[in-house]
Amino acid sequence: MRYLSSGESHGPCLTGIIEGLPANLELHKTDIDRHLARRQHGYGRGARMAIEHDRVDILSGLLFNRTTGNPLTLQVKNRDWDNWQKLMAPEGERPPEALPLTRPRPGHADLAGGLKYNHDDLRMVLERSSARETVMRVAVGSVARMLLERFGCKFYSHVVRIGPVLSAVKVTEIAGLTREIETSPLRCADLKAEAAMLKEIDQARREGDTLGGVFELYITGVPPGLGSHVHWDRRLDGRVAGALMSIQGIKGVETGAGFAAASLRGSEVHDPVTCSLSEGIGRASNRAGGFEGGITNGQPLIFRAAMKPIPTLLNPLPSVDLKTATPAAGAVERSDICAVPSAAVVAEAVIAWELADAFLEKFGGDYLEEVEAAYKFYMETVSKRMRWPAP
Ligand code: EPS
Repeated sequence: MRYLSSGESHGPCLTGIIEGLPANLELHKTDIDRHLARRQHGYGRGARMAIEHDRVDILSGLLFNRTTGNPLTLQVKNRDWDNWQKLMAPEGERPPEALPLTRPRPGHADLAGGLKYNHDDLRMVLERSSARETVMRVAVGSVARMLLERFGCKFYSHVVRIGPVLSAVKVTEIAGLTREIETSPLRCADLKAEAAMLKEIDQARREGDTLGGVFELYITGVPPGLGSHVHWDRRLDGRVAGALMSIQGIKGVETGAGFAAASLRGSEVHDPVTCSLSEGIGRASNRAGGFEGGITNGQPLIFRAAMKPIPTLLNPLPSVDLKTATPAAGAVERSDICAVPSAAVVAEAVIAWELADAFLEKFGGDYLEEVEAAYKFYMETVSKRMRWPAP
């Protein structure tokens, strides 16, 4: 599978085209809209979220809620476009009120992107580097997720840190805490930590500052054997880590025990293989986070990602005015204080895409029944091999 997306933060819409989906997969717009709404949720978002009510339009590739095998076109309109039509007009003369952005915000793509594309107006960078782009990643990832959910995969995420405040909830517990997490303003099931996190965000807002944090993902029902050890670019943990790192603001990614494994002995890190009459061949623990040799091993997948604080500051850091090449404060734009809960939802989507892609590499067919037949044959083989004692 592959997809392309296009669209600018304050342009008319965001568009995605997915190619390579099997035909006859049941798909409902409401399932995509549900995840778009989850992405918009979260304490600490800015005024823009009150303007947008993200909903998808499906423009091709779906007939009576079944994929056709044709490219699937998704579109989400930007409601804020109403306020930007003159400033972002694709044609005509630049109006005098469309002032160029010339003071790069430290931490944003402004300066590096402006140099790369030789833009005098850094708005041209901001418009595409903006995390508004993740709307389409969630829409596209929701389609991938629907395919995987058909085969029993389930996705969970939660926030474990906002700034200095840590949640006590363990990643292995979150499958049983869905209601608490989905109704929390910060995707955090630890109520005490949540209250302290809310306070931190209010404090940062008062001080014209921003906050980052850490979120975790837990994905169950993934068959063993996705990805491959035979070549570097087929190692699926690497592909997922790359996808996570590509989300705006992400500065660190771990899987399983992650960085903590570096300070332990091998005997404390690796997951013993067990044999029991009731469960067959299994694992005593899951510190690997569901990957061995870049291949899924049938255990739940565990990922953790660190998001830096949003780089648009109301109290801006020192920067330069590129028009005059003199020192100046970084530009102040309307933005968020904290977007860690949204990033967790985006992470679910980008992981779903990578897993679905690997799933179709292994079980791929042009229509769903072909995929189902290949999956069934393989899973029966795996199940026989994992029986203990051997038949
Ligand atoms: C963003 C800045 C803000 C955020 C935006 C990401 O937008 P605006 O400048 O229009 O207020 O709200 O996120 C979204 C619009 C979104 O849908 O997530 C940025 O600079 O990255």
